[in-house]
Amino acid sequence: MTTAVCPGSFDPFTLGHLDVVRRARAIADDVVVAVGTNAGKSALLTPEQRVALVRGALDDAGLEDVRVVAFPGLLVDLCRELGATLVVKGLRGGGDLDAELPMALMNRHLGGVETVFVAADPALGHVASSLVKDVARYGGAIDDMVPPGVGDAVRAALAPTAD
Ligand code: COD
Repeated sequence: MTTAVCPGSFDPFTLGHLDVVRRARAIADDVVVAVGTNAGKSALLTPEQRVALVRGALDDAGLEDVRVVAFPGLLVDLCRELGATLVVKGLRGGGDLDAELPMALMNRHLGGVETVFVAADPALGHVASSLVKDVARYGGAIDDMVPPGVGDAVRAALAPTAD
């Protein structure tokens, strides 16, 4: 059995991410979505919120057999714990490749883990968590770019607090 991991910060999980997970499920018989920390980004949603939103989106999409975990450390350590030999990531364009290739090489260096890239669905190639948050921050519509429930969570997290 091949276990594949789809890692990301998923802040928030989008329809682009969901498409990558669907396609990973067509490649591997066991898929784990791994909610991690990108040291270069500060997150809007807590890890617990992100895990819950990914779980809901997978269940709604009929992907109940895909597991979701949060991981606080290195991706290769999680892969070792899970017995995963494959990482599956999405590429929207050259910018993604520039960012992803060094990570793929480092993960192979550190843990012997291979990375498989799937080309983004062209209809979702413009969808990025950072842009979704930016659009929501200024009151724009995001619900057609994220699974049900995610838009409300993003708007609530962006809402000013009373104090
Ligand atoms: N269509 C297709 N793919 C998409 C789309 C879309 N619309 N949007 C995003 N993607 C892809 C991205 O290209 C990426 O492959 C993946 O989805 C996740 O995206 P993000 O933005 O949620 O996640 P990142 O890039 O912030 O996640 C980075 C990790 C958390 C995976 C990384 O920092 C990590 O592994 N951290 C753990 C510490 C570690 O091991 N560091 C060493 C790494 S070499």
